[in-house]
Amino acid sequence: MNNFYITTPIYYVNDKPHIGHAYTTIACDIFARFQKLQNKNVFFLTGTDEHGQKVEKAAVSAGEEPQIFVNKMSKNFKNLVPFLGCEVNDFICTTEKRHKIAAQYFWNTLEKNNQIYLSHYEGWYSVRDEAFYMENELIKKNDTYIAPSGAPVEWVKEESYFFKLSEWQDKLIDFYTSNPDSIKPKSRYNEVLSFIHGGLRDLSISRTTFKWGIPVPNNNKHVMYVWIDALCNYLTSIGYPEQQSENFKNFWPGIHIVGKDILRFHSVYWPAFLMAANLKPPTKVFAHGWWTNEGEKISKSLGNVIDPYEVISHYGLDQIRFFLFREVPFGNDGDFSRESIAKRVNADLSNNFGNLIQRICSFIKKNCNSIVENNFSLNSEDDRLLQFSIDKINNYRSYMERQEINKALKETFELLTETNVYVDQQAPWVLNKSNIARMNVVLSLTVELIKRSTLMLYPVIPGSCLKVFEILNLNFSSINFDNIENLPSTSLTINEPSPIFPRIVIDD
Ligand code: ME8
Repeated sequence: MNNFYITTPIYYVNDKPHIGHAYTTIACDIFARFQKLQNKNVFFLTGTDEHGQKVEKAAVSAGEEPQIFVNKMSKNFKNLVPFLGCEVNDFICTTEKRHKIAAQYFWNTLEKNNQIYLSHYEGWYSVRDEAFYMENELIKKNDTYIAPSGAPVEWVKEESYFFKLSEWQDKLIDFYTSNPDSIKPKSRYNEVLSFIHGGLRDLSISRTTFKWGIPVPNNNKHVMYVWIDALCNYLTSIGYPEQQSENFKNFWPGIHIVGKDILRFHSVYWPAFLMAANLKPPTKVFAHGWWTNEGEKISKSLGNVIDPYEVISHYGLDQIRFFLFREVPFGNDGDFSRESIAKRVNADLSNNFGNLIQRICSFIKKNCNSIVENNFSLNSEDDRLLQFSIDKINNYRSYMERQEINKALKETFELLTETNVYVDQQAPWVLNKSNIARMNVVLSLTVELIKRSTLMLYPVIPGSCLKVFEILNLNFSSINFDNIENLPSTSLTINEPSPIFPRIVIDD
């Protein structure tokens, strides 16, 4: 399979983006870049979720027409994408015409397949989560109920269309039993399966008490429930309802990367909707963890929302990209602490990676007229290190395929640490006075290992890695994971080295 489709959630435009949104988008960028280096044909999608009661309320409080408000707010998310160093193939807005066509076609298909009926909904709804809750899911606080997420809930009573979710319980269990890797991490898979085993009730999929949504075909009194509208974005972008279009044939189904807060929508409702519309369920839903700020839940009311523009301007883009994915296993919760950023960046990027490049390249410039002779007459110790790099690359690749970024990074840093030890032991500065041929072997192998490690780091810190390739005078566009183990056959003239990762000063 040579195609790779990856998506972020589409973000609500009721507020400005924060570090949590940036996190998911960067994660997808890392996987997209990695797969491109595996010579895959990649489609990476992000965008904004612009309908629903929550967004409508935000427009009202801003005193603006909803469409004007969402266009303005969506730009904040769109502009953030390149600022995060992410390269997407499409940015979808759910108020676009192409999406209305796709979502209504999807609805009609469900209706044609006898999956929808009209009835009445009476129960709890949280506008903040845009979710319906059963009473036994709620938490009693003083005299009221709140959602498990902490959001307020209200009792709603309205005519509603329902999706026959209850009919999909067994089919979902069958699907997940035969595709155990389609929800990750494993703990999330278990959580979803036990939810499904607990029994599924039909799902309310339309609202009548507000207007800001895609109208239900043939009944303008109703707008689609925002989640059915939102989930369809993954289809719209690749050409649905044209199922014969090149993109749709190539890319459906794909991998959805989401926060754990919206796992149920993606791994219960969405695959059921899809199967009910004769489409394949997602290849995988990966639910990552939640970021807190210095130990506190990030929330507007606490005033501790982390602005990606602020932290990136302060620490640097690759420093933040690196910290987010090196510090915490992808899937676990993480704490955004400024001290940890400094420690991580200084230890790994400045001391380990940056220092290796700096000292080797300065040495080559000073002592070898900037030329690496590329002599690979390796002795057994060199061979051992070369083999070690092959093992590390193989481990790295399989971790990245499984979205275990921090383990992939750990492999990379083990290689860098070994390379640093090798340079210390071989001491090219001594060989320079005693054995030039041997010095050339040591420098050739070291530069080769820097090249390999740099490719491994590229998906996470692309900008800095391009600078390293520039210093090494290597043509990045011709290097990938299929040819990474090829040794160069000609000499190499490197460029002027300049420090790439200045140490971050830790404030007292
Ligand atoms: O849920 N830590 O949009 P949303 C980590 N529109 N990730 C976080 C985070 C945090 N503290 N805060 C937010 C919606 N995120 C729907 C999605 S998809 C068809 C519709 C990230 O704006 C994380 O990916 O509330 C989470 O799932 C997403 O932002 C929620 O974004």
